[in-house]
Amino acid sequence: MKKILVTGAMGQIGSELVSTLREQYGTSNVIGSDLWQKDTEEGPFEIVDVTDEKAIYEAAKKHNVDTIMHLAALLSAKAEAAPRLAWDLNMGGLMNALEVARELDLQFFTPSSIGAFGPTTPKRSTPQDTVMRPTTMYGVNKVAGELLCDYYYYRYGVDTRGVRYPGLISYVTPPGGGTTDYAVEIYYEAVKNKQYTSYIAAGTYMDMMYMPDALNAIIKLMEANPERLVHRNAYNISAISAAPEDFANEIRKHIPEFELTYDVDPVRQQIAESWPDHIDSSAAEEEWGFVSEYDIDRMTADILAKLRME
Ligand code: VAH
Repeated sequence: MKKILVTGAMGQIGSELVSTLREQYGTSNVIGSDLWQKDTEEGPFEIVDVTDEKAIYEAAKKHNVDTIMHLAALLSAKAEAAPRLAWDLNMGGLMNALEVARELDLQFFTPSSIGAFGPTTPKRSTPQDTVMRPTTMYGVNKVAGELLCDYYYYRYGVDTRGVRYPGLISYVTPPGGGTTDYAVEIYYEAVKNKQYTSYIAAGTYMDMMYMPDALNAIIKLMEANPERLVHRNAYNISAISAAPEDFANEIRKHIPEFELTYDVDPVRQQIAESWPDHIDSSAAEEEWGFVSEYDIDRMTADILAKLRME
């Protein structure tokens, strides 16, 4: 039976991952952890600062977990605003979590990102194995993190696995400090104000994915036969390649009067332009059966229906 410690459990991915894992493995077998917790927390939870290795170790030991899913990190735009803090949290926190996984012989997941690619990476059908020279601190953290996770696998035998997430779109916990956050904000604003001003320019394509697909990918990868895994850290996965106008066109199918305007943020626009337009997911499909179920049409219908119910 799986017993999992999730770091960053109050974040955009972590908050939904904990509830999805609890449905799959039982509430008592999934321990959330973060710098703070919500009053309505239903299951086991620990206050953990991932820059303190002892705090991670004690939480893992106390609950006798067999798996760590390490999500605590600073996203791209926030990392660009505070690069030293990003290095300390994203790399120091990852090293601490990997050390605990090594000492307690735990299975280990942490996400990489399309942010690991840079302006010299092929932009269309970006291969699994290709040039990775990111020009952001977040990208440097993600490439270094992939290599560090591979090192812990080859040197210590830690069963590390990861995916390169595209921009994730969710309606439960809004993201904070990412470049792709516009693709979440646009839905909230469409329902509230029937209008959105995008900080990303028209025609700027990025990979995106609906959160249910992102969470299913973690479970599928972590349960995959280890003998089939070649790329481990970390797999390209994507579901949607879209620019702001594509989201607006889909939203207008449900809210005809929706208006999209632009006020481009040069920092986040430059980050977005350094990332691919569409990555190739074939290695994940071949090695562990990755599949996405939501295209932009199905995702838009679902997220608007859920947001209108709130
Ligand atoms: C970010 N949402 O924007 C994250 C993600 C691919 C983007 O890594 O930083």
